[in-house]
Amino acid sequence: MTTTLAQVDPEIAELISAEKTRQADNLRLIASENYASEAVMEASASVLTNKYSEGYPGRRYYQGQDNVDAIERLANVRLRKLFGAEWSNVQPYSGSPANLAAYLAFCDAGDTIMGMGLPAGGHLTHGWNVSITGKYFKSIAYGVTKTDHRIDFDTIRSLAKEHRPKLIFCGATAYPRTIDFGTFRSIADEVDAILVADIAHIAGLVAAGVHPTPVGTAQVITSTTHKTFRGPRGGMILCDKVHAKAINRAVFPGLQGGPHNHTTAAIAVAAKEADCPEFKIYGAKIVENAKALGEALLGYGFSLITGGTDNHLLLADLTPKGIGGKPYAQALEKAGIVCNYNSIPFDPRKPFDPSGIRLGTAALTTRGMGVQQMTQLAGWMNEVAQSHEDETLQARIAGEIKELCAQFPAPGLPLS
Ligand code: DSN
Repeated sequence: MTTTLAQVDPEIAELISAEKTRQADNLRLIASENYASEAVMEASASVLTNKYSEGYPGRRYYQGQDNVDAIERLANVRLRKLFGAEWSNVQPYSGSPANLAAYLAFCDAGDTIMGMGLPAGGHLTHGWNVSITGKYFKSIAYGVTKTDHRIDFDTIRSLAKEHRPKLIFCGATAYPRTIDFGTFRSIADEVDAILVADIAHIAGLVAAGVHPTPVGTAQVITSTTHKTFRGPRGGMILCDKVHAKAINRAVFPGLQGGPHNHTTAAIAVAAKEADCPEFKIYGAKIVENAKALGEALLGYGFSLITGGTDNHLLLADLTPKGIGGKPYAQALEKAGIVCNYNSIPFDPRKPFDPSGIRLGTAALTTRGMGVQQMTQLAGWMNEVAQSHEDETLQARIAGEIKELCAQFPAPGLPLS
């Protein structure tokens, strides 16, 4: 019987092989990406993908669950220990479904909710108008101050008092500073709202103890599992026991059918990997690298939103460099540096052609790169910014980056 991917589907096999080379030979700076370990990928690509298991451990709608129940229980036990949470649900397919489950658990269509606006760094599912969460709920967006681009708590408090939302989302996809969960909770309490902390970007930093935890402060915590947490593509929800039933019902049967058991197993592996001293060091190094990259970029005259970072990401405003975020990101890719163009707060340009780029150091830190490589990276970024149409320059830098990458192999990726 023909069994290998290359034999069954050479086109897909070749594309995956090319993607492996691309991932190996480029500097991955997309703040939401990382390199999962080979153990995580092995669990994720396992026979568990063959099994249906609607329901929860011990209460399934299909037979044959002995192994799957044990796996989901292990994932939950490990996550609850790691984060110190009373309850967890590992079934959301990713971060957006996890957020939808939080809405479904506590809101009805038409209810008022609050979240950080997309242009300020929030996520689509925090109530932005093009998302279902902005269409099915009356969404009030908050943002950052014009002066320092930090979360604008005075405005949040007055908006909350005016609109009395049922649910307030905090957390972001493009905010380089520590989230003050305590102030969010005090505002939520003043208006009897549930506080949901979306820690998708910073879950690994929270697990490593290098970002304050929302556990014990926000009633509900949602997250993806693949960013700084370095697990498979997936989602999770942590909450107090008092909200466990509402969250479980919202995920299944409210929103989803059968959980992706291969992902659950890989989340369990990632939780085990995160519960060790090495992961704490990893988290600290992510932040150290982001700060070092920020300092070096500032030295080359780049402008950083909020002037730097407390976490894994940087948001650069390219205006002083006289180039848009999109052409710059495109030029960087040709030079072997992969990031995403991004709106900045109060961006005068359109979202598809914004002023900024977003950078994250989780993936490079996984490869073992450190402050020295961040300094080198900033130098290359400066060269590309100075002449972003120079293809000879881009090719030279891409070659140098390939050599650097060869010294810092990523999990599961061949050196070309
Ligand atoms: N797309 C993710 C990110 O890049 O931040 C959020 O969903």
